Amino acid sequence: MNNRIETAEHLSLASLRPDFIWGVSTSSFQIEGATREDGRGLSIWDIYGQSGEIQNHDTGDVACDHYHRYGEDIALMKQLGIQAYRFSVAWPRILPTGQGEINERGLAFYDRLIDGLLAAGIEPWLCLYHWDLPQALEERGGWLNRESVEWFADYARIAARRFGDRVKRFATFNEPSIFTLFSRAIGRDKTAEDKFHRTIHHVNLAHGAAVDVLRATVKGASIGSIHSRQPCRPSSSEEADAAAAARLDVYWNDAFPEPQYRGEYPPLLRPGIEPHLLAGDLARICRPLDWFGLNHYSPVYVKANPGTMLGYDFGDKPPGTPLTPIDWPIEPDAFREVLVAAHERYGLPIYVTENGYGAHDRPDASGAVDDPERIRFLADYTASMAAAAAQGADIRGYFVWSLLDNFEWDFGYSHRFGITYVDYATLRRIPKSSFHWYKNLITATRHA
Ligand code: IFM
Repeated sequence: MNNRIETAEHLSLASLRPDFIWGVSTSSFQIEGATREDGRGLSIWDIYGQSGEIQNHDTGDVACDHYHRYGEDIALMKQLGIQAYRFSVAWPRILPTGQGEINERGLAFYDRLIDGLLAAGIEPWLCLYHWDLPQALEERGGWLNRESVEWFADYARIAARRFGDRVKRFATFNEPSIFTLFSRAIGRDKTAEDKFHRTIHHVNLAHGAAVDVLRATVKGASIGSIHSRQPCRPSSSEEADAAAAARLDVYWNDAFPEPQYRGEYPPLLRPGIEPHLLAGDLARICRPLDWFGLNHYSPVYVKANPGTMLGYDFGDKPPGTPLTPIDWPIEPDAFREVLVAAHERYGLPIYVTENGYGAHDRPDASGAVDDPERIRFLADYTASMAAAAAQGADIRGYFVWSLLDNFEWDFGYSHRFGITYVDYATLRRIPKSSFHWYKNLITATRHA
């Protein structure tokens, strides 16, 4: 397997800025484990894990044991040569019941992580929320409760005060459209349209409140939020499918960026949001931001299903569409399109905060993990990103999802996105071929 970057791929990245940031992303619940250690409270995902609904009955109890092995993981990042690492803080590790009493041992873990990153010359990018809501807050209504705005602002203040001397890059939420569309409480209750709109609005308000807290607390903060941008396309030429795709597209791609970056809800959402909108809310949501975090994997194909809350189901991909082993379409040019569109619409520097390839990797007889398909995917997608930059999109960085194989939500450990293989029996880390490829790419572009 040739891990070297071919000259053509190399050249195709020439349109990226000389100070372009290469990084990797992870999230707390997906890698940390140690869910009952050092005073951490339970999150909603600990409770889902007990429900037996996760594939193979997997839980996040151990995950990649990053809580104990963070030093080894920082060493991997250093070997990779990245400039930045995006991680998230587990709210229930810091505030076991979501509010009130602070867990010093939880804060101390992130101190160790941040200090280790800085010592390795890697800039920490801290995301406040990557889906692990404290269970105690869920029991008080979670995001359905407008008080969640204050809960989140208080949590943001604690994180900002503690880490803001060393961390300057903050994101409020990761992919709010995904955890609202597919949350168990809302996304699965097909009659819950009012709950759905209420949740969207409260998460947007919580975002705005946290931005104000971060801005007031952290000198020199650079703040953004992170959005899933996957074009929703009809799975047939039927008019009903086109309408269903257009409707889902608004909820998936616009429900959060539009109010956060432009101060208004898309017209389609307004009747649903209206009952929850108080005077001044849009101004509370739309606070000045420094960058746009964009996560992209693939277009989504949609068909009409009037029996569901938003009137859609996932439909067939166009025949012949190349797919990853977990059935996600591989269409690198769609990445270029979403980057150019986000640049034109929001006009802020863009950081690609997630992009990656899910598969079922396994070590070969020699113990190595060769993943040429992931390398092809990353090469094609980074080339498309560079094509977007050549078209004028102001793209400043790219973070591979993910550093490690990890807990992939409802799919448990069955979907592997890492450029490092994790043997869950021993927790041994094995850099895949794509790890070496990415390392070469970073070295080559930095010295180009
Ligand atoms: O693993 C997830 C991540 O938590 C959010 N974005 C998509 C990834 C792959 O599904």
